[in-house]
Amino acid sequence: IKNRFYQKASKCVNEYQRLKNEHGDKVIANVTIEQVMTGMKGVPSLITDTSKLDPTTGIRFRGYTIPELREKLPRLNPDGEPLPEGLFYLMLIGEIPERDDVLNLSKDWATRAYVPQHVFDVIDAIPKNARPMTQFSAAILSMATDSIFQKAYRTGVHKKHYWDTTYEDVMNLIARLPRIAAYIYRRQFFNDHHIEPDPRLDWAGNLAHMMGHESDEIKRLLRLYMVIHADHEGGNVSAHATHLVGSALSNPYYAYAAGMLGLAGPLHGYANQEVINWIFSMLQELDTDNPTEEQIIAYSKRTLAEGRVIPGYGHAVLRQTDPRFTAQQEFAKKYVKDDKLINIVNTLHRVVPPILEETGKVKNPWPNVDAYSGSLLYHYGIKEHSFYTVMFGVSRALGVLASLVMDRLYGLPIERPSSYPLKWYHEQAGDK
Ligand code: NMX
Ligand code: MLT
Repeated sequence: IKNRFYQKASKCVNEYQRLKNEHGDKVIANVTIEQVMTGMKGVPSLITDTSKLDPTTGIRFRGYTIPELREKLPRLNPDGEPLPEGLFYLMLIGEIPERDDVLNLSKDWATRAYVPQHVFDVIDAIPKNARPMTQFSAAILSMATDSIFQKAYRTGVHKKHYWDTTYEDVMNLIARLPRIAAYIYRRQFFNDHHIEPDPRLDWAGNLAHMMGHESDEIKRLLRLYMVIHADHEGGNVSAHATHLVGSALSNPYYAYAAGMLGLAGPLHGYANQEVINWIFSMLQELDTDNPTEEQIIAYSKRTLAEGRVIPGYGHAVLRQTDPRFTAQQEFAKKYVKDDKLINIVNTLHRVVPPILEETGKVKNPWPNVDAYSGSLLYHYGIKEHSFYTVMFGVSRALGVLASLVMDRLYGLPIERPSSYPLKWYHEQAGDK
């Protein structure tokens, strides 16, 4: 896979150089003050090949939608879900892999999955009441001791070879994540009764196994989960933070840890916990596990009146229901008969968009990926919702780290946009 990646991607390096040399002065966009004041939305300023987000049709990984991926990427069983290994291959190389490519990648990651003892020691030194994302980020940082990129950099390796050691770090890092995540899960919620990895299992199947969830259906769910959360073009907080920190040639462990610290925020990946927290607070307050539509509407309106957001709804780019929400809804339709929490999530899908629309300010009233994910995990017995963002983070590694390898192959420079005092913007607006 490394050779194949190099053969394919080195052609793009030439194209990158040619574009810069021949068209570097071409104007591609104007920037408004509103864009600056709303988080640089819509400003084209990053190069990311792994995926592109369309506001209405959603994410495409190297051109493929989620339904297309579910059909085309190799699976273990004909009626199962695609293996995330295949998506990583697609994001890195740009081609749908053969089944053997995917199985080889699975084996490669299994052989790289050894986690050094000091990583467990670092996790064990953190109080058990620390958030799982605190433990996860600390564990990732502690692995930087193994960075091959960092060692090579210090020995003065030529910059054209940076991608090679970055690739090795990235593969080792991804391979280790299921073990680390499962260790945190079992430490926190199962009294330190840990489960050893099974090297015969695929990456996501092994995560389910080490978490102690063995059914085929959960393994299928986790494969789907790891595919749909893997990437959302380059501008989202976790991808952008990884890219930004990586642009200083910080090692891949630092760069990905930075991404995870961004993912831990409530407007990003923490929203998958918030959705469940919010629903449970509602049920507790109403003293029922079967609220009526009217009660749900009243509770949603109150949340807004209190100046809070309704978690799982809205998006910085999407302007339609997130196809990742739909993929999970379809999974639930296929496998889950009647589940109270999932029924509430479906009711929310009906009642929340008009309420958000009524505010007149929410640009996207539709549900995002986080509106569904917790209810499905909960249904399958993964009820520890403070852990959900770690699962999102394990998946997100696939996209942001594939991009990091490409950043180093293209030789992308340090990222350094300009900032100005507020007064300067007033002056630009002719506003005295
Ligand atoms: N509930 C209440 N208000 C909202 C919501 C929501 N779900 N979504 C947006 N708004 C508000 C937003 O706070 C802002 O208010 P104000 O002008 O008073 O500051 C206004 O609507 C305009 O915001 P938008 O331009 O529509 O959204 P923006 O691009 O700034 O933010 C999110 C996007 C995703 C941060 C925002 O929709 C949100 O906070 N959603 C809830 C949290 C969530 O589900 N996050 C997960 C996103 C997906 N992920 O996994 O990362
Ligand atoms: C993501 O998956 O990163 C989120 O949907 C947030 C985003 O795309 O901005």
